[in-house]
Amino acid sequence: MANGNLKLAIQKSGRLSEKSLQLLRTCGLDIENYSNRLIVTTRNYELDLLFLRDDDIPEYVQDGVADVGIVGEDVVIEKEADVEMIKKLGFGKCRLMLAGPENEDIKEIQEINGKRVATSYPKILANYFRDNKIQAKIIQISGSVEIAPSLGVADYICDIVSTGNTLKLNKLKKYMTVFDSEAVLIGNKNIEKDSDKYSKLKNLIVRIESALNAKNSKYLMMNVPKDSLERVREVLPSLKSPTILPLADESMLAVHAVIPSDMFWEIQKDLHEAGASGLLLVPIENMIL
Ligand code: PRT
Ligand code: ZN
Repeated sequence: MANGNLKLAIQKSGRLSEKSLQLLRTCGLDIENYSNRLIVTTRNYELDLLFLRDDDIPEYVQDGVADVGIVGEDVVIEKEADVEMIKKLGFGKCRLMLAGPENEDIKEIQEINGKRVATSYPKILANYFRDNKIQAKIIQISGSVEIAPSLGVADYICDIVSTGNTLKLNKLKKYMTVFDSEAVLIGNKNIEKDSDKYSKLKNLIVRIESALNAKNSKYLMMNVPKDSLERVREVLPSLKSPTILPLADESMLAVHAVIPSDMFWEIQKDLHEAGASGLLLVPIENMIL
């Protein structure tokens, strides 16, 4: 599609699909129902969405079939794609871990020497072994890596762990982390040469940053007696000066502040004790710093 639109590849159907779409919608992109289509043009931005298998995204971005892509960092590194890592996106977090039978305990990585390790990430694992001077046999498996030890195919595995339930179900336990991953925005290395596309990309990055900032923050409103204001301000995070507004009751003030999302439950008791009441916590959709 040579229409000058920015081409963004996302996973068609998998763990990153829904959250990628959700992020783009929070960025203000109007994406129509894509059902089974490969390419969808957004209605209010010069951007085409390409729906692909995650394994193909790094190479398509490297070769310029797509200008940018959203994919797991693990896949980008495993595919050894020559692309720009633009931004971590804060979802799809997981760990590539060495794991093995529940009844074995591995404390030192050297204990893996001479063993067989099954994985779908042979390149990342080979790099890890090289960095740690381990000589072990890597058995490449494309799926269901967790059953390799019980089938006798391998002694240990190196696989993605999120909740750890899959390991438990297969009577395995985690030993050590090989790689931390999350979804990332990647870009073609030559995009700067196309000034039109580059400016569309910069605008998209501003929107993504605004959506991520907003996700990590909440807007807190409360009523505070005038003479408690200093004590309340001491409890609030000191990143930004709060907004202080008069109320009809002249002995009271309204205090508004943007706080980190996860901080509310830490500080709400202290705010009460400092004299605040009527605490209201509301989500923020976008936030440009
Ligand atoms: O069809 P397509 O090729 O596009 O998708 P896929 O099946 O290859 O990938 P998908 O959708 O499973 O994963 C996409 C990306 O999500 C990965 O590249 C990771 O970056 C990220 N991610 C996050 C995960 C997980 N969490 C995850 N839990 N990828 C895989 N898993 C699997 C893991 O392989 C294991 O089988 O889930 C199982 C473990 O999960 P827990 O929760 O039981 O520990
Ligand atoms: Zn895949």
